[in-house]
Amino acid sequence: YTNGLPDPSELKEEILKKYPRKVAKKRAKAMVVNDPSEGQEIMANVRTIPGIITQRGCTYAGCKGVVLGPTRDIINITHGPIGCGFYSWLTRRNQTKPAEGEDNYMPYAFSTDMQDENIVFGGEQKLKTAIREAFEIFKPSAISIFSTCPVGLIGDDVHAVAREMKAELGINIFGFSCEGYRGVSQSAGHHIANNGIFKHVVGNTDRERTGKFQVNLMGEYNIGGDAFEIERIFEECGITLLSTYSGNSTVESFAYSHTADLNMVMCHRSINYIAEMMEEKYGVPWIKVNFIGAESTAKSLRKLADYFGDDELKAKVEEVIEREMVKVKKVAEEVKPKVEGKLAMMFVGGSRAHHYQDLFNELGIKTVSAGYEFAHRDDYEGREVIPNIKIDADTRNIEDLEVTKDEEHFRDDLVTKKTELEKEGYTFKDYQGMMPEMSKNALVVDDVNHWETEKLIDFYKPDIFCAGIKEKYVVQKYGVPLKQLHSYDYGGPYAAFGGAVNFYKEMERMLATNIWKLVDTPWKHEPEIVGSISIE
Ligand code: CFN
Ligand code: HCA
Repeated sequence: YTNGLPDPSELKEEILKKYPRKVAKKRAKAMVVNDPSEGQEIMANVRTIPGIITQRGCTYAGCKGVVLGPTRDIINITHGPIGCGFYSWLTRRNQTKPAEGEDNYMPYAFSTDMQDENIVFGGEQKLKTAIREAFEIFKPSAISIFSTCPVGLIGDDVHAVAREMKAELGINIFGFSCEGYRGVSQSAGHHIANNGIFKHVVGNTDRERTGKFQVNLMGEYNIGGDAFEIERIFEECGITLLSTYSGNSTVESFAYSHTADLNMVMCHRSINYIAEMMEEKYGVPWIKVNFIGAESTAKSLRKLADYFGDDELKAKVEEVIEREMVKVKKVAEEVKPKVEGKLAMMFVGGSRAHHYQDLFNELGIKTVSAGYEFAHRDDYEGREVIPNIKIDADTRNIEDLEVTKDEEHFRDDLVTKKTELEKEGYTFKDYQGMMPEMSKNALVVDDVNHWETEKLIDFYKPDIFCAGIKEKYVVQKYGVPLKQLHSYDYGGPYAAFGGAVNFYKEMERMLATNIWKLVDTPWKHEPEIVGSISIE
């Protein structure tokens, strides 16, 4: 598509034709032919229509697997059937690196392994026994309990059990009502996890200042080692990372994370709640960053240095960017000519379907269609941009305009301030969502389903499809390679500068070949194989 993207309106109509009238009406609002100049709306974060094959996950997955799963010094007990604990155990490829002698419980899957008997007679006793047993064996400083669907259905009170066990064992124990069926998707689980961590952990301890610039990184989960690469860059810039929510993390660090100067929010969808609560309760401001893509990483580092307004930090950041960019550009120059102009589609989670478009852009690969599984409208449409951040304490002090941003009269002041700052050359563009940053005519689809995926592939004939394990093999049977943007398949890190280099090379491996076009499926030629069996 050299002259922009084709208008997919007819494709949309064709997809909708297949649905019953009511379903079509609903799905029509979840599929938007993008026009960044229009300020369009999309329907998102609504219940999936029963019968449709969604790729979404559950609330328990969002709470236990996503937000708390990557924290190594807490024992996360799944109260439920063994499958829930087992399938949320490290499949996400969240990595961790304990210091010498430090606790790491992540290699274990803790579960109460509920049986029929517990469903009938209740599972609280079994849960207490599990907590005592875990405590006796491991002597952890914290234990948390995650409710699965049956827990809510039979009415086990995990919070009462947590309180009782906390008093008995004298360590921090708390529970989550994150039953899988609550809410619409894993997004509800993020919210429940955020509330629980904030209530039971954040602010529990204090810590002496150890660096000049102390930050937390939020919404980064160390998939395939992403956080390790970001940590390396921070260290080289002289930035002290107090804690990450929650890649390569400890609850010990969450407890003093409120002493940071600033929160950097990467995946806004999963962690915005803690960022907001920390700002309100402890006055720690937050800014939005993105470390996916070399350009985005450079931009985010500059934004951080601007926030602190320190010349030494600014110089250090520039030095690191310059040094890293030499390596990045070298590989980009090799790979780009081989993959430029290829077409990508991505349907993942609640932030990566947006963030990864930056990486593809760096190689000249176009995103023709994208969508989230469970994001909310603001992730798609962008949110109102308000400079509620300290930019420079001396010359551009807007501290007094912080916090009260929900009050209309302050809001007006902030908007005026924003206009002034923009005149001075500041841009607040990074707060924008997926749609304002995508090309005109790109097809944006929320909670894409199996049928729609097939039609999209037929229409666009993409060179690469990015999604997860549920889509992978179906898509590959179409002769289209699929890159998992959840687990990264077996690769990564893909974040920051070193990650960009890895990703470019991966794209070269997957795209600079015609091998996928040779894939054929037997059912194309023989849709039905009729056989017979004889029973003796
Ligand atoms: S690591 Fe994150 S980046 S936390 Fe979230 S919205 Fe999931 S587990 Mo899968 S890969 Fe995905 Fe995002 Fe944030 Fe991961 S795009 S779906 S719940 N996600
Ligand atoms: C989840 C976790 C998941 C699933 C990935 C996939 C992940 O949603 O519970 O469908 O391949 O990243 O591991 O998003």
